[in-house]
Amino acid sequence: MKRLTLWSLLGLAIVASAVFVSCSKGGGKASVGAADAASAVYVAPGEKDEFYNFVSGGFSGQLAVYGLPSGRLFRVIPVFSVDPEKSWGFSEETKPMLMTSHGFIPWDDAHHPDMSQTDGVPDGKYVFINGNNTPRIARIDLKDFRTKEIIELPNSAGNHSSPFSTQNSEYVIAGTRFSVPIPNEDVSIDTYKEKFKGALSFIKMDKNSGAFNLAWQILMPGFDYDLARCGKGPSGDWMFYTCYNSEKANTMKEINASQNDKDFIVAVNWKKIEAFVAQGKGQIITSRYAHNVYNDETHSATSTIKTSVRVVTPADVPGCIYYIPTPKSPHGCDVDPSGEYIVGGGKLATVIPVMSFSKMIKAIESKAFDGEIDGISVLKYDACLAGEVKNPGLGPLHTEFDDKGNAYTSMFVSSEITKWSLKDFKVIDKVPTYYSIGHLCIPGGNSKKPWGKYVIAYNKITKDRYLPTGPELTQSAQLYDISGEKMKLLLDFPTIGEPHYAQAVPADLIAPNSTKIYKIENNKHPYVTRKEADARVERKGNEVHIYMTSIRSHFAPDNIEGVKVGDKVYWHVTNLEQDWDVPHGFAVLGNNNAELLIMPGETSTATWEPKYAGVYAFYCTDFCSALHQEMQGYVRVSGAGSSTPITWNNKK
Ligand code: RUQ
Ligand code: CUA
Repeated sequence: MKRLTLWSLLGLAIVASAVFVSCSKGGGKASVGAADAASAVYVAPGEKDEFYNFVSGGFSGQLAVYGLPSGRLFRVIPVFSVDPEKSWGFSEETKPMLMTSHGFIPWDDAHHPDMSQTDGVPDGKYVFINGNNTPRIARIDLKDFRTKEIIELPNSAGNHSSPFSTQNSEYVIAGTRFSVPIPNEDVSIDTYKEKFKGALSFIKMDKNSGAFNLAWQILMPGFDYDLARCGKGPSGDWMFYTCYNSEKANTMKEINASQNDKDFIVAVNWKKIEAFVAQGKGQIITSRYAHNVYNDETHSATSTIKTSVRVVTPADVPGCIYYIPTPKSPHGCDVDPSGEYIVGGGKLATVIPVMSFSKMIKAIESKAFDGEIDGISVLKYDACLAGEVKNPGLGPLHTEFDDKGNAYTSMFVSSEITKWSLKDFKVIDKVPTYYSIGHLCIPGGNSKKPWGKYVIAYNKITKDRYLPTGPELTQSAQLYDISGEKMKLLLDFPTIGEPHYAQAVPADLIAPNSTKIYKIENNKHPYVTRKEADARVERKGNEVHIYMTSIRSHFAPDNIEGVKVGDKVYWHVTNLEQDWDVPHGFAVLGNNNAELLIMPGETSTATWEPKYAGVYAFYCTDFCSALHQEMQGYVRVSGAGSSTPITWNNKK
């Protein structure tokens, strides 16, 4: 019976998408007059957008920054993947950022940007984002739009329910999608039910510096922990995670993890656990993980391998963890602005269940339990349920909130956004999305005080919406006006990678704090060259260090001799400019990694191992001035045994 429901829903999914394809010719156009829609998103030349929109790149491993309402792409911030444009993962300074306990990993799958918060409101300081595949969390500094820290999460596998901030960014929390043996060891996969556990991780953030510290992990039963949210206001001490596979299946999860009518939302009182942990509860276990930190003064990253972590089991922390039954493999888990409602998105459900925090507390107090699993009490569904949204569409995934008491849920299977009221849980409006919407985002829509105004749909499939580009079409976002009762489609815009979750905040939270230059006098890079007169070349055995400067429109030195085949040449280039928006680039023929793109006042290093004798050109890759094409030089490479002395042209 249960299996039948699953298959019939999947069947409906196929029918639903077929319907949308066939009717998309007429129905796909903007649902307001095209001229109205165009003027609503038009940001005139020279004008600026009202909101920043930070959108995950999914399998690109990066974070993209768009303006709203225009949908213009401003920047792709490299996070977990190498980026030759910005030499991320190629320059000596940034290579340590991609180190893990498994070595250098230049790729990940990034899903959920969340923003640092102050009193439950996004504060424009940092964006956090998860690496799914090799479990990691990154912190991106919105002063200079750079990734400043990446912490690996041990005992985790598929870091999907991550990273979500508590309401004052005391913690950034994460959960594992795949349970694994802890400690991980060589055991038969058939031992899943006994040996596999799901780790929930709590990363403490230092409010001033932003620095991360993996504070503790909870070793939960071997389910799949899917998404998470922190509470706010009255529920601010709690975290909520959805989970599926309460069947603890380890094969054919498509069927075997869909047997139970209900899975769970896990409610975790992190504040109480913090107090338990402060008393020394739990156990320190050996676990290897990398912690990578980028230093703003040395413009360089370091990677440190940590070797232990504190873990607690639910039995160590009584009264802190409960299961709330939730129908049909829940996915999204979203908390409304008041902190009272927790909305589960059952991928295969036909209703949207809304849980009540205050009822949950009463259910805990009155012990309204429905058994327990591995020592964790299961609360009664009805005792926690605030209500169900009926007939919302098919395949509810994620919910965001506006500033007027409404919720907006993405419906993957029926490709629509459903707007419903938090007062009576009645559906108010539905609009189609093109197609298969995953996440959605409203400015501040996961916070205590949403700014509202727009909802953005992030779609998995675009089929016929764009010019074809071979077998894969662009992924895309769609912008809707939500200022009135009815949602109005305004704009489609393509995205990089696959967009999952996103954050949007007013531009004035971020723009005034944007870094313009790095002060050269604060540059503590060990190979900095602060003025042209100090530019030089030093040989240390077979290492050659070139202390180079760049300023419009030349390098110093720009003629270098005495490099030999077999040398390892380090180009340490300092950009002496102290003007906004004047980077210089550096590229040399035969370089096996990437160019450098060096910001004003910064030092970056490219490593080069020339293979043949000859004279090689190098040049600036960033069109920096009228004489940019003149910004070039030569390096002479002599044979391995030659005795050509090291010389350079500002010292000959
Ligand atoms: S997920 S489409 Cu990776 Cu956030 Cu729901
Ligand atoms: Cu410097 Cu072009």
